[in-house]
Amino acid sequence: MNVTVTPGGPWDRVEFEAQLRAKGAGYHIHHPFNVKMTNGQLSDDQVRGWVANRFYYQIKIPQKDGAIIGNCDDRETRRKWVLRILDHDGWEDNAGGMEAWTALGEAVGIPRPDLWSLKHVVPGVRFAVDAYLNFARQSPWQEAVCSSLTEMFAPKIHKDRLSNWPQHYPWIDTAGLQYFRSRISLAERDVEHGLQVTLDHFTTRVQQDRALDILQFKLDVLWSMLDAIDKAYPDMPRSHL
Ligand code: AHQ
Repeated sequence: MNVTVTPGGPWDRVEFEAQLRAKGAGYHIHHPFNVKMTNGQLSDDQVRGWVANRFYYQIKIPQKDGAIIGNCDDRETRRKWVLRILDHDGWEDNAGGMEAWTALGEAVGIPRPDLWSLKHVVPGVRFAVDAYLNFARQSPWQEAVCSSLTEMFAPKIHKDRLSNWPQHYPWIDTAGLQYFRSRISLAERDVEHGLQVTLDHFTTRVQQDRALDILQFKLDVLWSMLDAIDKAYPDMPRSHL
């Protein structure tokens, strides 16, 4: 069946989703720092620097999701989105992702008070994360939902860590990897909802191009974080024998 697509006309849902997923080529799984991590080339200090800096991203996610809820006038969306805050902050006897990341910190040798002091967070990471938080505060809630779709690519990066770290970083207690384990199913649940909101909301070609630009902004947030971490924790010069 010949499908006539008017040039510049809107993509159908299948093509729009494919266009969104194609942005994965710029995901931070491909960043040189992450490639070094996957290949076991990071020093203990570089791993610690990454854990301490990514903690700033983790603790801002609930505020980002709270901003989306605050901007959202749709009860059904809020009922689902609130779960994301609980996943990180915890609730009742569920300690939440922040405690799992704290356990990761302790497993790599960062005591809880050091991690929570944020004293290791470098300016470039703080700026990138704050840009994401402020985007969510100032944008229509559907645009902030769209920006969360970098998590379409997250299950792979979590699975990489679970399979590579025990082999390459045996000094890290694998109990500390629980956060990565927990995110795989949570990311899949989150993406199913975020994608439905995005495919429903961005329907004209101009809006769909805007959605791709929003996703690129968030890819740049994640990429810039690793740029700043890579610069702050450079490879040690090879000892000249
Ligand atoms: O642990 C991560 C997480 O909870 C989230 C929430 C989501 C968002 O709302 O933007 N994005 C995200 C991500 C998490 N982990 C990152 C990683 O590399 O471990 C990936 C990141 C994402 O892909 O956006």
